[in-house]
Order: sequence, then C-alpha cells, then structure tokens
Amino acid sequence: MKLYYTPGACSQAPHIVIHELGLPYEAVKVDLGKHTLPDGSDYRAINPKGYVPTLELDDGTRITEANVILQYLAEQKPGRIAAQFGSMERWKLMEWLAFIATEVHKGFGPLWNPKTPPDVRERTVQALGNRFGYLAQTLEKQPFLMGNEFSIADAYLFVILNWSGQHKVDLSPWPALQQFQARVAARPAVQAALKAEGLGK
Ligand SMILES: N[C@@H](CCC(=O)N[C@@H](CS)C(=O)NCC(=O)O)C(=O)O
Repeated sequence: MKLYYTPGACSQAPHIVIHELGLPYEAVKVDLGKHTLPDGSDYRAINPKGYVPTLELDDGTRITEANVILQYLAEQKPGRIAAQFGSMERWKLMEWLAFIATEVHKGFGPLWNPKTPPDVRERTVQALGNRFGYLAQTLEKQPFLMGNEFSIADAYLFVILNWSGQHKVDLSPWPALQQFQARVAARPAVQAALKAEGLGK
C-alpha cells in the first residue's frame, strides 16, 4: 500500500491512521506546488484530481478522498477505530466525517490563498468559528468525537484544526478544542506520523 502525501496536508489524517493500526505502507511525498513526485514525474498521472491524499493498494487500485481513505484503512482492522458498518454508530461516525470534510476542511479553503481579501478572510474565520463552537459542544462532554475512544474522525479533525496555527485562527475561545488537540498530539501514533512527514519532534 502506498500513501501519496504532503507534509501537514489533509493526507496526514490517513498517515496517522496507518500508524494507529500498524499497517505496512510506503509513503510517497508529493510536491503540491509543482504537482510532482520525488522522481520529477507528474502527480496528476497518479491522481488526475491533482490533490492529496491518494491511497494506492497493492493491486494498483487507487482510492481518493480523505474521508473514504480513512474508512478503507479502518476496515483493514475492523472494529478498532471505526464503528462497524451497519451500526448506528457508523452512521454517526460518517456524519462527523462529512462535517469535517465539507464544513471544516473546506471551510479553511480561502485562507490558503494569499490573495484572499481581508473581508473574505474575516467571513471565513467567522464561519469556521461557528463550526468550532459546534465541535466544542461535543468535545466539552467527551474526549473524542465518538465518545471515549479515538476514531478516524478524530485523526481527521486533529489535522485540520492544526492549520489554525499557520493561518492565525485563534482557538482560545474553545478550550475544549485546544485540549483535544493536545490529547491527540500526545498519541504515539500521531507523533510517529508527524515524524514520518519530517514534522514534529
Ligand atoms: N476532496 C479532497 C480534497 C483534498 C485536498 O483539499 N487536498 C489538498 C491538501 S489538504 C491539496 O492537495 N491541495 C492541492 C490542490 O488542490 O492542488 C479530499 O477530501 O481528500
């Protein structure tokens, strides 16, 4: 299995899950600025969408979209960090994954563009704040999104919330989110994934 990733990008969520589950893999770094692979070839030949992550299985099949890759990985060791398919818990997990993907992950979109005008930035940060408030309502009551156990949704949320620092989005109004970040960052698998990306200590 190969994970195409860029350090610190959303591909870090599957990277964490691979380490959490101890799955064998090869990491292939993608230069998103140039859309190239380490050998200089065009990454779009691997994923025509041009973005990370891509997961390539041993038979050559490629899976894209972070929230689907996360679920594929979880199913390699069923019941560990994703509720069983068919259970109500699984629907609730998928609800979190969809919320993180569409409202939080993509909610950061305009902040990546240095040309985004200040008023658009302000509206973007305000909208993210509404999402953060919603997340905090859950994380004030329990350590992880699904309850007491870490799940793929937590890996995804952790990576996206980490972007707050580089985009100067203040998380201090939501101490539960800051505590969540510290809790997830302390996990050995998270530290291992960050190290594998050349980040962290
Ligand atoms: N819908 C995709 C979006 C992935 C995505 O936004 N990837 C970003 C990094 S976090 C990227 O590769 N951006 C570069 C580009 O779009 O060219 C998913 O959920 O996996």
